[in-house]
Amino acid sequence: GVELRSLGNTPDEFRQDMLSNLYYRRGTTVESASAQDAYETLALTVRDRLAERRARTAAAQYESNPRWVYYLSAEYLLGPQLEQNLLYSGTSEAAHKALEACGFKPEEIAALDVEPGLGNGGLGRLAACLLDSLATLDIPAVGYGIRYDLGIFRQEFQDGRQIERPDDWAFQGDPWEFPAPDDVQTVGFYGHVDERDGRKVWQPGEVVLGEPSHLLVPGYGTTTVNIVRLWRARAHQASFDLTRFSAGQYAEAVQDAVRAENISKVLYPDDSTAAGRELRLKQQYFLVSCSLRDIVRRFRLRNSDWDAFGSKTAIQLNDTHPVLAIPELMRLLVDEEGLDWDHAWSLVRQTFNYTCHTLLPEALETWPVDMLGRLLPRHLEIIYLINAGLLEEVRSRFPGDIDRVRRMSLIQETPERLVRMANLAVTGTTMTNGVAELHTQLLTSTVLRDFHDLWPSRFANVTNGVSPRRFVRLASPGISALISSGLGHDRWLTDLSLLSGLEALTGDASFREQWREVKRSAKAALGLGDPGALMDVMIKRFHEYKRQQLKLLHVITLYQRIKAGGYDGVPRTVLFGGKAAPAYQAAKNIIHLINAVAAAVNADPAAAGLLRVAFPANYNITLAEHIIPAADLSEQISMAGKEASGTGNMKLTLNGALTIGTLDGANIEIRDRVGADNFFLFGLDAPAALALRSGPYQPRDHYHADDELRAALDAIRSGAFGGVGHDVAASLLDRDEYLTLADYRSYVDAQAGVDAAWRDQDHWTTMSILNTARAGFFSSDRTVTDYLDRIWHATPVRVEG
Ligand code: 26Q
Repeated sequence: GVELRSLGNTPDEFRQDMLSNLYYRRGTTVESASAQDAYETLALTVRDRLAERRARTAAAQYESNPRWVYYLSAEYLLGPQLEQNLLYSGTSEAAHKALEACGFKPEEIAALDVEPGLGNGGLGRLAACLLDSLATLDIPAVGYGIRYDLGIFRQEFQDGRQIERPDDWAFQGDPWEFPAPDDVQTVGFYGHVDERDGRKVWQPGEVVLGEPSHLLVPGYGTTTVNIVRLWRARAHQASFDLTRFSAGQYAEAVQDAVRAENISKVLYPDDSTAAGRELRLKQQYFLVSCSLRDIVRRFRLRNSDWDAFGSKTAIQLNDTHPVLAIPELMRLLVDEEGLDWDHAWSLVRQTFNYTCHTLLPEALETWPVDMLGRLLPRHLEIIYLINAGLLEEVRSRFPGDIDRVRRMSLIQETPERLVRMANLAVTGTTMTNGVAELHTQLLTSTVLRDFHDLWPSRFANVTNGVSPRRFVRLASPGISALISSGLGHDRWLTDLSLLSGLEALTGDASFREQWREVKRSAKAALGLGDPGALMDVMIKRFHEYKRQQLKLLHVITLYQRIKAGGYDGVPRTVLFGGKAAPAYQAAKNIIHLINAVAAAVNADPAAAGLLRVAFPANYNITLAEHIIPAADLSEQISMAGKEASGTGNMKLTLNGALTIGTLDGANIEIRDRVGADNFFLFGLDAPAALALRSGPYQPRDHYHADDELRAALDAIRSGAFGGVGHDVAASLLDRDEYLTLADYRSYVDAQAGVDAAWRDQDHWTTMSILNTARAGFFSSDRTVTDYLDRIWHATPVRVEG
C-alpha cells in the first residue's frame, strides 16, 4: 500500500506546519493573523498529528476484526479539546514555542478553545472518561452521540437568579470535527406497518437525514486514536417546498425542513427528572437508528454471517436514553434481514448491555404508549411481542403472582399507559449494571428487585471512575509534577494504583511542605478568596436530593456565629458551582438564595477574613478544571440512598481534597479506601434515611429542638436574604423530602471537626496526601477494565507507533 509520510514534532517542523496551515487552510498570513486564526491553525496542526495515528488505528482495528465496543449515549461532556490533544500528541512544547515565535500568548490562544457542552452532568462526563480510558487501553471502540447545535445552556445570574442563555458552541466552527457526509443515514418516523409476503414492513410517513461527523479520542501513552461519532439532523432536500417558495410563502416553504433539523437542535437540560416531550423521543430514536445502521455497516465490512454479530459487537446503553436500540435491532434483523424472531432475540440480547444511573423512581424513563405508537408504530408492536415473552417467563416462574406480572410488564396500564424503558432495558440485554456498590445493591433490592429475582446473574456492579489524565494531569499540572517527582516516574498516569507510593512520602516534611504549597498556588490561581483560607467546594448539578440547601444552612450558621461575636472557626471560602434545570423551580430558588446570602456575607466587614461565599456562574468542565485543584474540602452531602455514585467526589479526592460526606453512592467506597480517619462522615445512612422517610417525619421537630437551626431558618424565612427565602424555608419546614433538617446537627458538628483538623496544617496535609495516595481505584481505566472483564469481553488491539 501507499505509505504515509509522518509529520515531524520538532519545534521547527511544528512551526513550519503551522505556517502552511495558516496559509493554505486558514487562508491568511502571520502579519494579518488574528488570535482566532492562530487558535484554529494550532488546532489543525495538532489535529493532523492525531489524524495520522487515527489512520493507523483504523487500519489495525479493521485488520484484526475484533469484538467492537460501541458506547451509545445521548450525552458527552468531552471538555476542552486543545490542551488534551496537545498533551496526548506530545506537542505541547513545540506548540508553545511556535505560538510565541508568531507573537501570540499561549494562554490567550488556549482560552479560545470552546468546550462542546453536549451533556448535563455526571452521566455525560462519565461517557467521556470511559472513551478516554477505552482508547488508552487500546480497545477498539466507538462512541455514538448527537451533535446538538445548542449544548447545555449558559448560566448567567441576574439579581442572583439563574438565567439561561443558548450555548451556540460551534458558532466559530469546530476545528476538531471531521464531517463524514458519505456515511449519511436515513431515519424514518410516523407512518404505518404493512405486511408483504408474511413480513412486516414499516412505511415511515416522514424521513430525516442523519449526517455524521466525528471527533478524535486519543489514548494516552499509546498510538490508538478512537472516535466519537455524532449525528446531526438534516432535512431531506425534498422537504424544501419550492412551489410555496415561488409563491412567496417563505416560512411555509421551509417549515418541514426546520422541523426535521430541530431534532438535533438542542440538548434537553434536564438532570434526572423525566420530561416526556415528543421531540426528546425523536432525538432518542434518531441517535439509535443512525448508530445501529452505522454499526451494521461496519460489521458487514468484515463479516457476512449474522451469527457472528453478537460475538463481534458489544453495545453499551448509557441509561435508558438509547434503549429503543433494542426494538430497532429486532426490526432490522426480523423485518429487513429475515431472521426468525428467536434467532434475532438471542443476537440482540448478546449484543446489548445496560448501565443504570439513578435510584430516583421519578427519573425512570417512561413514554406514553400512544405517542410511541404514533411515532414508531412497528417498534411498539415489537415491544408488545417482547413483553409477551417476558410475561410468559414471569408467569411460569411465579405462577399465580399477578401483581408481579403487573409490576414487571413493559407496559404500565394505570393511571395511564406507559412504556417502561428500564424494564425493556433489563429484558433486552445480557447484563445490567449499577455505578457504585451501594447503588447496585439498592437497585437489585428496590427498583429492579423483581428483575433481580427472575434473573439474578444479569446484574453486576461497575463502580464509576474518572480520567487521571483529564482530572489530575491537565487540571492540576502542579500536583501532577509533584506526584511524578515524588514517585520518580509518571507511570501513575496509566496505572493509578501506583499513587499508593505517595503514602511513604507523608513522612517527608519537605514533601508535605511542597504539597501544601501546590494546593495554595492552585487557590491563588483560581482567584476566588484568600489562598490561606480553607477552600470548601460544592460543585454539581443543583438538585434537592444533593442538598445544596444543607450547605447553605451551614453557611448561614457560620455567619450568625460571626455576627454574634467571638467566632472561633477557621477562615473559609465556600464555593458553589452548578446549574439547575430551567423548569426546576425549587432548585432555582436555592441558587437565588445562595447568591443573596453570598452578597450579604461578602459585603459585611464582620465576615471579612473569616467567611466568603463564591458562586461563579456557568459551571462546566473548563471551570471544573480550575476549581478542583484548589479544593481543600469536598462536599458530598446527598441524602443517603439517592446519589447513584457521584464522580466529582472522586476527582476531588484524587486532587487531595478531604471529603465531608454521607454514606451514599461511591462516598462509601472512597471512605473505605482513604480510611475513616481521613474522611468526615456525618448523617443518616441509607437504611436509617429510608426508615425515617417511611414514618411520620416531622421536620419541625428539628427546628424546635435546635437553636442554631431555628435561627438559620428564621433568617431565611423572615426575608433577611430576600423574598425567595420564604419558599425555600417553607419547603424545608413543611416537607423536607430529603431530610435536610434531620441531618443538620450532625453535619454542623462534622464541620467543627473539619475546622479542628484544618488548624493542624501539617496533619491536614498528611491526610490530603493520603486521600490522593489511596484513591487510585477511582481511575476510569479500572472502570473500563471491570466492564471488559464482567460485561464486554473485548480485548486490546495494539497499534504500531
Ligand atoms: C431524561 C428524560 C428527559 C430529559 C432528560 C433526561 C435526563 C438527562 C440526563 C435524565 C438523566 C440525566 C443525567 C443523569 C446523571 O447524570 N446521573 C448521574 O450519573 C453519574 C454517572 O454514573 C452518577 O455519578 C450520578 O450519581 C448520577 O446522578
